[in-house]
This record gives sequence, C-alpha cells and structure tokens, in this order.
Amino acid sequence: MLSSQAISEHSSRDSCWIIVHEHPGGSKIILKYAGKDATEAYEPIHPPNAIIDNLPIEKHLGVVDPSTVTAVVKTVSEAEKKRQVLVANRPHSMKSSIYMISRVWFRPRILRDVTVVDWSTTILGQRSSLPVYISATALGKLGHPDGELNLTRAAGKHGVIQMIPTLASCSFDEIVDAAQPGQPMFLQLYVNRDRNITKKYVQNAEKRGVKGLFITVDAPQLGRREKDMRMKFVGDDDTAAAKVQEGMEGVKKDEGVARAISSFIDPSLSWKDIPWFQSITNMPIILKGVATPEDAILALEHGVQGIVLSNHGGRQLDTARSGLENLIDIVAALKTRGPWPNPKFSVFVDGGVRRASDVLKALALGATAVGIGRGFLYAFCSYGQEGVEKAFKIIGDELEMNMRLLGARNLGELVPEMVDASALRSHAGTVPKDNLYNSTYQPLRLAEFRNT
Ligand code: 173
Repeated sequence: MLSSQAISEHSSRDSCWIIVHEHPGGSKIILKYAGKDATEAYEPIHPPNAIIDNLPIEKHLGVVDPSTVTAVVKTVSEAEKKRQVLVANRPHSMKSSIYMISRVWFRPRILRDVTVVDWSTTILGQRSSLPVYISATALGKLGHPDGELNLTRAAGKHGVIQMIPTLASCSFDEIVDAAQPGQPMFLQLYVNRDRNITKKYVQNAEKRGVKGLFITVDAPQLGRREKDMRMKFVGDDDTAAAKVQEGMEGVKKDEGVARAISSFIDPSLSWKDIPWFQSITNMPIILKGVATPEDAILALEHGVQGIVLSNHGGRQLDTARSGLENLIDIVAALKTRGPWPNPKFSVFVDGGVRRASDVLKALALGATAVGIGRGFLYAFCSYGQEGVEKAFKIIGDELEMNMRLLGARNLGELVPEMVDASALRSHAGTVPKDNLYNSTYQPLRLAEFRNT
C-alpha cells in the first residue's frame, strides 16, 4: 500500500501521482492535484469507469493506505454558506414562462364524455405511462450529486422511459444498475472515431437490456455554446461547476466544457455507416436530429425504426427550424411513402417542450411521442428525484385536463384537426424574446426564494 506521504513527493510535471478513489484524469488539472487526493474534483465530470477503460494499468500505482491520509479540513466559504441558505429555501415550484410552441392553436371538440381519459402509450414497443420520454442531457452531476440516477429512479417508479446519454456523469452500467428489473431504457449515442469503442458500448447496452439506440446525427461538431464559454469562471470554489472551470485551465478560453469533452465524436459519420450499426445490434435504431423531409425519407429507406425531429434544444445549428415546424412537412412526406401512422417507423419530436399542451400539439400533428430534456434536468438539479417525480405529476395532471378540454379520451383521438398550425407553415412572425440570453446570462436571475 502507498502512503499519502509517498504520493505527496510526486507533485511535479516530471513525476505526478494523484489519488482518485479509483482513478486519475485530465492534464493541467492533474498537476493542480499533484500529490493530493483529486477524487472530489474528478467525480462530477467523469463516470467511474473512465479511468479503468482508458488509463493503462501500469499507470495505476496501487492502493493508498487510508491511515496515512490526513483529513483535509475544508473551510466553508461565505459564498457556499449563502448557496446553502438558498438551497434550503428553494421555492416549492417554478413556473416556466417560455412557450416555444405558441404558434400552434387548439381547435377543441365538445360534448364527448371525457370522464375517463388515458394518456399512456407504447414507445418502440415499450409501455410508457406518458407520451413523453426523458431526452439525453450531459453531465448530470454538475447539477446534483446523484446525477442521472435521479432520472433513472423516478422513471422506474413511474413507468417513464429514460434515454441514457453517452456523456452522462454516471457510467452507463451505474445507471442501468439503478433501474428496476425490466425497466425499459433507451441509449443516446455519440459515435466515437474509434468504432471498436462504439461497438463495445452498443453491444453492452443491448446485453444490459436497452430497448432503443438513438444515434445523434446532428452533431458532427458541437455547436458554439456561448453560455458554456462565458460561465466558466463564475461560481464558488466549493461547487462542482467551479471544479469544471478549474479543469478548463488547459483548454482554450474560447471553448466551453461541451467542446472540451466531445472531441471523440466522429465527423465522418454518414449514411454508409447505417448498415454497420444494423449489423452490430438488434436494438431498434433511431436517428436523432433529423430536420428535413429529404433526410426523413432517406432514414426510412435505410430501414431504421424511427427519427427524432430536433434542433438539439437550439444548441447546434443556430436558427435551424424547430422539430415541431419540421413535423408537418415530414409527416406529409412520409405519408407518400407508406402507411400512416407507420407502426414500423416512429417519429419523435423534442425541443422547447415545457407543458402538456406542447406535447399534445406535437402528438396531434403526428408525433409518436415527445422528448423533454431541460425540464427534467432542471427538476433533478434543483430537487433531485422528488423534482423529477413532481414534473411527471405536473405533466400527467395537465395531460388529463387538456385532453378533457380538447375532447380526446385517448392519444388515438388526437387528430391534426384539433390544432391550427397554419402559422407554422408561413414561418413568419416576430422573433420571440430570447429569455435564455437576456435573463440567464450574467447576472443569473434566480427564482424568488421563500423567507429571504
Ligand atoms: O448536446 C449537448 O449539449 C451535449 O451533448 C453536451 C456535451 C458535453 C457537455 C455538455 C453538453
């Protein structure tokens, strides 16, 4: 066993040893922790298997004798104390004022006996209590110590399907281990330049029971994330966000964390690769990030099982049309190429979905189900698993109410005639106020807190 003293003697660029509960990582950031325990800084950014999979075994020096490690007495800064007070006084709920899908209006039907309303559905053959699945979002531990497991646990309890992100903070296996027996899950895939890594990852997912492979096709390079770039140096030293920022020291200042950890994504990915994916897995394959009828038809012709109409939460090509806008043209194109709805080809939509009314608009226009990323991300970052469960409850309650008011007793009764989407076709209108930019960039506007 190694002693803490022996490790602290290796704190230079030439000989740099660090302690991580089971692994080291990074470059400049490693030197910052040279000779010390880096576990706490390492954890939110890397899943626990990252080191085992990527660091040669000879670089693993051994196990540290815990009796030699002197406890680090952490001083709690004033900013951290303030943060803890704010966390203790979180508001009970937060009302979103963003109505991204406001250009579609309802045409409700009346007098239909809506005593009993059912909004459950089947997504890629899997039962789902909501016509909504949890979209992949990266790095969950930056917002909550349990990261993506909050979603897994809440989803298991309430029969909702989670799409596991490639860039989760928790490892894929940790997430699946936290699921209930038989809990259906999907996997979002960023394709690695090293296809063997991708093959292993996909095949492990299938072996572990994942029911759908969502290959991200709109991110050969991650978009310019100005908030990510700017927010680097904001935050208290004790926060996970600050730890990421420390890690950014060796990275160009005009880059954010998303860019920094996504260089493995293969920009050469093309239609030619689809047969290869079909040869390595029997999971349904869905292309995530389709934006035109031309590509929707190509996807159908390539024999995949579905598409996600998405502009990646507005995070990739700036001013790309929203999934909902594209839905109308794409459904019209697909109708010319086979049965509609097509039981063998699902059409999902994500982006800007904040409320059940948004979900119902997409379903009426032909979507199989709708993905929500930010809503659930914010829910668990602020309130953990309980927040996600509350979000499901809000969506369920709103679905019940809105379906009654629309005159649809089940999802099959939601038809295009129940919405007026003519304003989408013209693509005209004023540009909506950019809340994210105006209110969320510095200074961060916080929700109103109780008792402060
Ligand atoms: O889509 C994303 O924004 C994404 O995949 C990502 C990747 C790394 C860090 C943050 C987000």
